[in-house]
Amino acid sequence: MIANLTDVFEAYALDGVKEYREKFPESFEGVTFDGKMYAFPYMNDNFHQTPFLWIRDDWLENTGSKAPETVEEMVELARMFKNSDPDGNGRSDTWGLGVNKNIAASDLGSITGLLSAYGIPGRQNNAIFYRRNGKITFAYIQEEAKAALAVARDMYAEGLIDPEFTVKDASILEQDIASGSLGMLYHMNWGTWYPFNLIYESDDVITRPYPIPKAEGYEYKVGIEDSRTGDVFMVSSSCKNPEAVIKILNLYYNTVEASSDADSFITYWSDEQYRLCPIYVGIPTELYAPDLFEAFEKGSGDELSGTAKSYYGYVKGFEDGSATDANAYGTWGQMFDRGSMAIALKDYRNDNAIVSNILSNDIPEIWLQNNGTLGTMVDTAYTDIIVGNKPLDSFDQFVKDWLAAGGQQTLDEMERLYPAE
Ligand SMILES: [Ca+2]
Repeated sequence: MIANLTDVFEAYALDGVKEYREKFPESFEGVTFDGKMYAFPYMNDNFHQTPFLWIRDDWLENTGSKAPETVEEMVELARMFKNSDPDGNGRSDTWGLGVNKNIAASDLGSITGLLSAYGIPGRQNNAIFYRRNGKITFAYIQEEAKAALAVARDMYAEGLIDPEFTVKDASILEQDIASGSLGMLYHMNWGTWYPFNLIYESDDVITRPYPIPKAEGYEYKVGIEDSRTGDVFMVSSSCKNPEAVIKILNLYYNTVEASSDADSFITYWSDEQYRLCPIYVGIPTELYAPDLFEAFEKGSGDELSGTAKSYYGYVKGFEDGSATDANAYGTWGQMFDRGSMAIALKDYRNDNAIVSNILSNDIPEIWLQNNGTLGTMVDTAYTDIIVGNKPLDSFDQFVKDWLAAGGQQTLDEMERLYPAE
């Protein structure tokens, strides 16, 4: 049913398009079977998935605080944000830390960043499987999670977390951010694109990313997906002109990536019109980061071209006040020299904190059947502990239940599918 694209890719793809194979070999491995290329991969920008602590600039300033480097300092800052009227309106109407009901399963306002501080490489419920002490295991059943949960539990008991978080999903949290009751949350890489752009556009408030605060005595770990998985673009085997797909990729490459034309960049990339096309290159932003960081150090973007040059212009424009639109703020938060991309690529990677999910294309049947239930078990057990419905030690029973409900079978099957090298 699926067209073999090997020959048309070789014959028609521009060198620049072919170079993705060298830059993202794992992504191409995921679409290659028996040496034949059956799809063009959406090259996963995996560092997008690492967590950061996002904080409003004005609240830090108003409380005379600095960004927390430890979990203890984070809790102390949450205390200030709750009790010290950070918005200066004379009312007690702010929370310390934004959390939503999908406690370990969402991007915005989960506690994955807090778990990471204690060495749990979390990344939503379907991840992360990794090898520990020689065996494949699942991130959220690690003993160290108790230490992170104890922190969240204490914060909840002290009133630093909105008690209604158990009925608030990420979309409601976005409203709380926009209305100014939340100034600190764990979130992923794209916070300045969404949702912190909302309060930037309405109130000129800048919220920026910081490395996750660390816990003393623990090595922090952040989980990312395996690059072999993700969306892919395929062509029907009955398609008469599969080379047209490659030509579209070429056009995309010339218009958006290789071109230094700012209008094209805004139209197709910033305004995301590329998504209207049935096939596109999912611009992996980490590709441009090294050149960009070098240009920041030199203080000149003259040697940059294409997308990287556009990024540079936006970042510098935002910093000197000449570019104030949402695109400039969005790009700046990700790409400036202490933006989320720099934190992920420099801090997290240099600290050996990145843990890649072992689970990729071969998914155990038992996991396909049960991952919804097993994921809900994580959220439920964690939430019960945080709100005080159950004691901290109920975590041990949760682990037993999780393993009995298909978790152990999944781990056994994973050992067979992904044998140790
Ligand atoms: Ca207030």
